[in-house]
Amino acid sequence: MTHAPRIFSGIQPSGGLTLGNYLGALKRFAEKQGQVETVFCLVDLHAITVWQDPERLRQQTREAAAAFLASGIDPAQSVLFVQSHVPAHTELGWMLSCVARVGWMNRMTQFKDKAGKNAEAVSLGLYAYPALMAADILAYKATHVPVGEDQKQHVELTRDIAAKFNHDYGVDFFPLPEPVIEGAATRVMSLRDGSKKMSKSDPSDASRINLTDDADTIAQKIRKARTDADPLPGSMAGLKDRPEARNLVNIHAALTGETPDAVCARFEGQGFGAFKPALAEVAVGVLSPITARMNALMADPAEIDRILLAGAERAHAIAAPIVADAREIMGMIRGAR
Ligand code: AQP
Repeated sequence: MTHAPRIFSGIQPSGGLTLGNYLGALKRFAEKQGQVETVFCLVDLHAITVWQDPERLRQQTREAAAAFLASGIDPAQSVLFVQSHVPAHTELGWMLSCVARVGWMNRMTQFKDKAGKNAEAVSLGLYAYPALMAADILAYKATHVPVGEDQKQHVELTRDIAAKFNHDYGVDFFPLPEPVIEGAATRVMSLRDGSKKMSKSDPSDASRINLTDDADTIAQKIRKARTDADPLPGSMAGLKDRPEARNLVNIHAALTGETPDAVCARFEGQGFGAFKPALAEVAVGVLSPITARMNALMADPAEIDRILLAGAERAHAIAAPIVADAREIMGMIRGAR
């Protein structure tokens, strides 16, 4: 069966969103809007796989919604909602966790990274997270999932779960969704350590640019970003062993829409004393209007809630019949709903 193209993606409101979330996700979501049906979700049930202060989680969820809207997501064009408002996610999440295999979960590198040496003590939810993520995607029969590089393995697992469901029940029901990973900033790295992803939950605030940072803070963080003393080469090939430098060039390219090679060529022979102020200017130019729009939206949380509840109704209307069909396929008798 060919499935109608539909994009689904989500972001965890597990902290303030970062430049990594903007370049790896939000900016690209906005570019897809209008080309194909788009469904975007604030995945609060994923956020609670690690401890969240309840009041802060509410604040972060509204702030993440403001970030979507400020980045150009139009709730009239895209479905924008909160995961916990649509019960289809948890219901299908359980059903798919009975399809997924423990061995598959054991291979998930993000779990290993997040659990570290503490694997016995983390929540069961953190381990089962990829089955819920599969449900997020498959409850909409989404065909394409724009994500950063770090989420590729989870989308591939979703394909495996969809294929096993279709095979086990002899149906062609779920599409096998494709991860869509494109652009210069599919993996924005920490400003303090070029081997680590920029992450909203990194204990060091200096490691990331938050979408709520003001212009001075952005410039200061870029000025203090770890780099080396060498000048920039004429192309990216010369940055093979310089991860921090490579990261800053990639960020510049993603912000201006140039290729990383074009950025290198423009700054060839110049050191970071010249490059960093230029990068800060570009970053402030792109992020300041977004931050201003976020602040204006955050001044009216009731309006954000209204947009999210309207989005949840639209999401429910798509997902509920798909999950009802999945129940029927799995052999559950129809109940009152
Ligand atoms: N550094 C990054 N570079 C490019 N893309 C990124 N994404 C996240 N960090 C980067 C992409 O943003 C989307 C939403 O991610 P998420 O919030 O669901 O979770 P995450 O990938 O675990 O992001 P964080 O910031 O590291 O969150 P925490 O710290 O809570 O775990 C995804 O498409 C992701 O690829």
